[in-house]
Amino acid sequence: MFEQIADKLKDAKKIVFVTGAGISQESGIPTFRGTDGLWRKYDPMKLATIDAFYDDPKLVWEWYEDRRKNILAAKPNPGHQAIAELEKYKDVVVLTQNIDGLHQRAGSTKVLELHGSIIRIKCTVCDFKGDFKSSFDELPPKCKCGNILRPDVVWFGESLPQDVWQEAIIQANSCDMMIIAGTSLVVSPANTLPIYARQNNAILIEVNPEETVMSQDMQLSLKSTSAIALPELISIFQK
Ligand code: BJW
Ligand code: ZN
Repeated sequence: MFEQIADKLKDAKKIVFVTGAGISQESGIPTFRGTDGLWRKYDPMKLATIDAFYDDPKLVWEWYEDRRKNILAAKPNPGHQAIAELEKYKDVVVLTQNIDGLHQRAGSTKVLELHGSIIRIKCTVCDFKGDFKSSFDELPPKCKCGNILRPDVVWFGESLPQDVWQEAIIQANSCDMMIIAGTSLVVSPANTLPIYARQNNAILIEVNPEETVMSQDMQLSLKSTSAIALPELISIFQK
């Protein structure tokens, strides 16, 4: 399956992964836009914008509490583990749109969270940032400053954390291989990262059972799930 890229993979010095919800699907975490995707059941404009949050903070908090419980009960799958394992052989950086922390739990050490983390909270007004408590006495929880706290995630219409985004561009622009796994590549600006990689003549590989808007721009498109394809890819180094 990987003969065509085995040599290129062996030669690559720095490999950057761009990951999305699909990589955690086999850990039991739903994607957003697939058949069982969250946006098929819920309206993103009622749950994932700052206006929606101010309209009904309790509803949004309850949705995140449910998802957080599911995420904390989930385990990294062979896809996450393969990426972590690759650090033994290569300079690996993970640029993830996921908020689930599963790359870090699998052992990846260089992970940039483009859309924040469900494990952190921040104040809607002051600079306070912190970790989630196991549960809150009231929803929405309040900051010491008296204003309401929110999950530390990036909603539609919000900027990505600028330090993280600038670093992501630097990483994408300096890799010689980019592996894009489990993302529909419809959400900007994360979907521009392959363009930065191409500016450096990086090889683009996609791992996704479905065609995406950028499949035609890839040097290799593996139509498989990440828990199957990524361990096979990494096995090239174990032979
Ligand atoms: C498998 C698999 C397996 C399945 N193995 N693969 C019009 C109005 C307002 C804004 C915009 C607009 N037009 C464009 C915008 C910008 C907007 C945007 O891109 N919208 C598009 C939807 C059109 N972007 C933003 O707003 C961003 N900010 C921004 O641009 O700031 C500047 C700005 C300011 C003001 C106005 C305009 C611009 C912020 C984006 C934040 C996204 N937030 C979310 C929620 C995060 C928190 C949370 O989780 O609750 O991030 S939305 C959701 O989408 C989540 C994801 O990270 C993100 C990407 O989704 P992802 O990961 O690609 O998942 P899916 O479900 O789409 O795809 C899964 C893929 O996996 C599929 O391809 C499957 O086939 C595959 N798969 N199983 C491998 N086992
Ligand atoms: Zn505060």
